[in-house]
Amino acid sequence: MHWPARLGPAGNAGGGPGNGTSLATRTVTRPKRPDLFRVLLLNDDYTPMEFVVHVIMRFFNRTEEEATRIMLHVHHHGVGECGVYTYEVAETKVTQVMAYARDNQHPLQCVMEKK
Ligand code: TYC
Repeated sequence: MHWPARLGPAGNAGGGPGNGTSLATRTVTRPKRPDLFRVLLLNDDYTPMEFVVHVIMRFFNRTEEEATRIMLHVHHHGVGECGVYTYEVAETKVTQVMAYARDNQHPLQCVMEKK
């Protein structure tokens, strides 16, 4: 990212037009990268594989091939990542998946963790 040349590395305006000998400063606030959160599915012994694939396609916008790969990873390793999102989006995904699994009487669990 390139700031205007008249701005110092601290982000405070130094000299330059309009700033003269004034004591006033302007502060450049750099946009901070937002915290990111992984949304994970957990394995269980009861949720059908085809339901998990359907969930991953529906809520995480994955192709059937990607969803199958993720489902099998969870099946074999116990946990797997479906996507990475900002806090509010991740929280919404978790809430939607948990509600959908419960509505369909499956014990599928979905959680989020900070990256
Ligand atoms: N282990 C489940 C089965 O054998 C399939 C499954 C995969 C369940 C992933 C949950 O997150 C999960 N039917």
